[in-house]
Amino acid sequence: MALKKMGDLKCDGTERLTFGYVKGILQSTNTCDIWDHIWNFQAKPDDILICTYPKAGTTWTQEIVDLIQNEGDVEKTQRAPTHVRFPFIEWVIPSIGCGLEQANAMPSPRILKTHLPIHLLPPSFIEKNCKIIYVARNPKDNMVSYYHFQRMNKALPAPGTWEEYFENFLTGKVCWGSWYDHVRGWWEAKDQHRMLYLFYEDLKTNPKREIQKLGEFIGKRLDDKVLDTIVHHSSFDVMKQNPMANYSSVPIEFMNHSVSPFMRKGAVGDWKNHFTVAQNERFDEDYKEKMANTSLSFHFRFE
Ligand code: PPS
Repeated sequence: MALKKMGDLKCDGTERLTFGYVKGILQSTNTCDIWDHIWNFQAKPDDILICTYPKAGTTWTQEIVDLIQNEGDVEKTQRAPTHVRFPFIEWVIPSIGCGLEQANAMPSPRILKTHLPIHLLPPSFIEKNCKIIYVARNPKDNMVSYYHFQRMNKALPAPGTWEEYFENFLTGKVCWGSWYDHVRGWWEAKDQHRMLYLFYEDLKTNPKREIQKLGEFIGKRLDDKVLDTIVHHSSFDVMKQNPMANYSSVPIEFMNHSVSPFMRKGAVGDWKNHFTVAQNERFDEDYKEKMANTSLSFHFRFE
């Protein structure tokens, strides 16, 4: 079956997209409609896959990996905006792009993006032994970031009130499903595959060390000068001003940065400005239950 043409897909440019389920995971109807194609996506052995729960530091990691691949040559990373440089394999937005088509048209080596939970990962990534970089972020900041993103991004469901969103996040009633299942699923798989599992909070605390780890994983030797260049150009303040990294090129009908900028705060601990004391207690209790029996742990404040 051929992929649908962009014009056939659902979205008039002003309304929110419509949504359905892929194996119990909330996705846009556009993604549901081409799920068989996504599942059968053919990865190549030299693909690098950046995998995250939404709002965990994907764009930041993409920028770093591209800078590493180009040995700190900033001009090369300015060749196109984030959503063009890194095909997002399950993403379909009329008039903006279809991740599968972008990936299939892109020469190797490709840096690909997905938010899929491990059980929905197209099998060829594992069959081809691709390098996978997973980035996780503490769930309180992750939730706050996702809430604001759903406010500004018409390609996602309207978030409702903060109180409603809080409950929906805890119960996994958001696109790409439960944060808990996502981070745990990938954590449990990490030693069976060529995978580097990183944390947003570590990138924030010690970007140079984490970039070095990424360089080693990718197989690029980076001298100190190049490392410093990458730290600088992937910093929040520089990326916020970079039109190729701040999503300002996506039409306002989809992303309205005046509602909430894509590069919003880039901080650890912003959840404290959103959570009530009661929400925090409820969250901690729920977290304890859902994160029992795992060695995975998170930092909730900047250290
Ligand atoms: S997406 O839409 O899922 O791809 O979003 P994602 O890129 O994963 O997450 C966006 C959040 O990451 C913050 N961000 C950064 N933080 C620190 N340093 C850098 N360089 C950086 N780049 C992006 C971005 O601001 C979003 O977090 P919040 O908390 O909303 O500011």
